[in-house]
Amino acid sequence: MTDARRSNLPPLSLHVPEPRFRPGDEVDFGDIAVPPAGAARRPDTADPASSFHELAYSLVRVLDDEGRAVGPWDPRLSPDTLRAMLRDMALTRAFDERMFRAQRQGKTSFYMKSTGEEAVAVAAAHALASDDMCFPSYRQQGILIARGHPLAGLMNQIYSNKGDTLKGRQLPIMYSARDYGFFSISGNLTTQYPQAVGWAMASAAKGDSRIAATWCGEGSTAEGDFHSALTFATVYRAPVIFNVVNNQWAISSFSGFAGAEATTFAARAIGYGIAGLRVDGNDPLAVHAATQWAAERARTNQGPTLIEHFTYRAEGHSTSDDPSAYRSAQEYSHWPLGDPVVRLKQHLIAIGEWDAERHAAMDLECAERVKAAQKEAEKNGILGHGMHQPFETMFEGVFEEMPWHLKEQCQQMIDERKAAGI
Ligand SMILES: Cc1ncc(C[n+]2csc(CCOP(=O)(O)OP(=O)(O)O)c2C)c(N)n1
Ligand SMILES: [Mg+2]
Repeated sequence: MTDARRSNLPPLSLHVPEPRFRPGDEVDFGDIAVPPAGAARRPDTADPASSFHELAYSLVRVLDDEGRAVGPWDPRLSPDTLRAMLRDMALTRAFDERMFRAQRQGKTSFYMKSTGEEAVAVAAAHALASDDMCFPSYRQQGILIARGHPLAGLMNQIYSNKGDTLKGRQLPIMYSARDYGFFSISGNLTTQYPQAVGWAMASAAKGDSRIAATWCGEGSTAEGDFHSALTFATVYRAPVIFNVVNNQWAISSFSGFAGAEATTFAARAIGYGIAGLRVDGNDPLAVHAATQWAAERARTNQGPTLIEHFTYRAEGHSTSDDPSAYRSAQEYSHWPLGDPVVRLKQHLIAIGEWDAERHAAMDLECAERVKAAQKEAEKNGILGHGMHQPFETMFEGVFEEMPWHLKEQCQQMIDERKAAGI
């Protein structure tokens, strides 16, 4: 029973976040603050995290609307590096297109694109050392592509075929590539965060010089692992870069459900005493510069940095998703930060190092490379062709010596499959 003394008090109401635009709605992103390129200051990498809190609430941007690189964050990359970044982003996009289509053709069960957010992975990979250790989520295939992983090898994993080095034990796209400094992707969101911190702490404890970088989506910051990772990282000043890819959506939940109505994701860093930067995630030069800055802090024992990449998920969450059911189709075309591939192309043209013909030739070359890789991978089989690893391999690789009960289960499976004629 309600206490009579409370009868004069106004009733409480629960706030339930609601996205601003739903299917069919006119989209107006006019209230998203987009500061001019070049406006954010660039602190010295030795400055204490407490001295640049404002950078967690602004937006580090380098490329202006004319495609010029301006301000203190301009990483001053050579034209060759800029062209390599452009190619890696275009190749990632071409790969995504082809593999999305392969899923629709029934060649694999599942795929996830990174369209519109390629800069977050590719520019970071170019800024890190090639042997720094990456702990990605499922949307940073651009790292593997930028680090030169053979495309056919990725496709073998997507097809779970006999060439799949993971032997079909992982969901398609959940790669693991030790030789490319790419930790096994886990479907359980944000587990990579504490893993990255543990790896970074070990690197520091051993007196190594390699650092760790990890990525998660904005929705994943709601996981407990995110917060325990940040606590360990600040306590031990772990040499790690935390990337939060704020692409506005977590499947059908908008960023408000992870706290975006109240503050920025970069501002999470402040409560932990960690350096926080909020960056235009569709500006490859800004992503490169921020990563390089954070890497320098980590390498000089200044500890962790959290970078929020403000971007937009241009396509569905995965091949199992239909975004037209929950968001306005206008959102991507109205997104105020544009497309990272187009922006870097415009920059290269503006500095006289690129043109429309070379761009068209590059697109064609990327499409051809992906097509050739697909042909090679499909020789090893596609979904349903039976050219996968032998079934009994699913019991291997966990224990050095297979325990008796697994041997029994394996034999039972072999017998039952034989009896069923498969
Ligand atoms: C612990 C856990 N909870 C829920 C899920 C289901 N799930 C998979 S992806 C996803 C959305 C994640 O969104 P976000 O972190 O923003 O990353 P994005 O997909 O946008 O890159 C959810 C809820 C999961 N895989 N693991
Ligand atoms: Mg997201």
